[in-house]
Amino acid sequence: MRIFVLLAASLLFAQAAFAGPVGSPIPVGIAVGQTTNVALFGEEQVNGAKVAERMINEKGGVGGTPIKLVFQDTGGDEAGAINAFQNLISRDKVVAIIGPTLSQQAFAANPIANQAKVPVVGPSNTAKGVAQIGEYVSRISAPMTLVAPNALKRALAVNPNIKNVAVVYAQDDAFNVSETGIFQEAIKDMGLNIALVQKTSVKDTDFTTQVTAILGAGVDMVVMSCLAADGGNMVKQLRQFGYGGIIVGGNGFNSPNMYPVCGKECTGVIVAQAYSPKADNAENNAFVPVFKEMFKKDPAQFSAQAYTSVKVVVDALNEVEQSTGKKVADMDTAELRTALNAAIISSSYETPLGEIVLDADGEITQKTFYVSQIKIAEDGKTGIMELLP
Ligand code: 1QQ
Repeated sequence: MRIFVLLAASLLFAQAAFAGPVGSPIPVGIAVGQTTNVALFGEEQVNGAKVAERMINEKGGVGGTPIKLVFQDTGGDEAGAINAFQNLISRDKVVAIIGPTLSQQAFAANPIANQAKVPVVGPSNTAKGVAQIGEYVSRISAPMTLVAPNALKRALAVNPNIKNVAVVYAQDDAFNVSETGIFQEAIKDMGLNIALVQKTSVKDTDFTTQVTAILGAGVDMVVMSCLAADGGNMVKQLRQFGYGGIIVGGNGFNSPNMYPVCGKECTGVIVAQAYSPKADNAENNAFVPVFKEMFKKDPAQFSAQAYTSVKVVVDALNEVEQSTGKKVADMDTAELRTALNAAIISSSYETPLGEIVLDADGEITQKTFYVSQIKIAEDGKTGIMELLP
């Protein structure tokens, strides 16, 4: 009994010592898909964000105050994203939200944060128009207008005889609809012929109809705008039904969590990226070893982008302390959110993606992009993105 009382008293004391306003951590919301098929991306985003939290707090957080990531699972749809945003805004009183995973979710949930004057930093939204949703919305994920056409150019270097192209896109996802528009324009600009367009759903698992049509058209290249689970299954079925030509995938193919879905059939698929773990800059050279230590693998694009999002928020929090002369922890939440948003936009950041600039709209400018070819290992589950020269 006496031991219990002592224990209870010391626990109470310990709590009191950590619970005061001074030094209580700064809450930053992370609203990504931790369940459903979208978790193939969300898992990597959670990992990248956790590395940022650890590295930032080891260096003293924001002027000595640690940050604390508050995770809210959005699931894979709009309703889940709206719910996660509402919880983070009203219940957890976060200073900013990093998320959601999909552009499809961003178009539904971001207006709610914008209305509440809570800054949103998109970690992976690449459809046209996301940064323009509102004053409080920015993104560190380069729009596909800048990234996707690179993969087509590289595919043509691999096979200069490509003439006829099949285009595939998931019609129930805003990012894929946006990306296929960019792909189709680039294909035409390159003087190639779009022989057929096939529509899919991000919920599909059986692609017999589309694969049969593509095989019938005798094309040299298939250009796919899908997410990881549906895209992985379709690549697998294309190869198993005998398609031997080039496959180019869009941003939905940038998750290594797709590899166990498509197995060895994914080998050779060409994909453009906004990040490479091989990037030689000071931020990336600091990030990669810590990520590897924590997760025993190289960070993929979605991890590096999530890390970058947290760093952007923290750099901007530091900027707020400097420009106002106040401690962030002492500021009223609404005042802080507004000052933070003003600090996030119209600024440049050193990140593992290289130097990035967010303009007054919250839109990103990024200099370096990559194109890789997927190589699946013997185990059929793991693999690498091998950079194309
Ligand atoms: C978007 C995307 C997805 C591939 C993110 C995972 O780019 O929805 O905008």
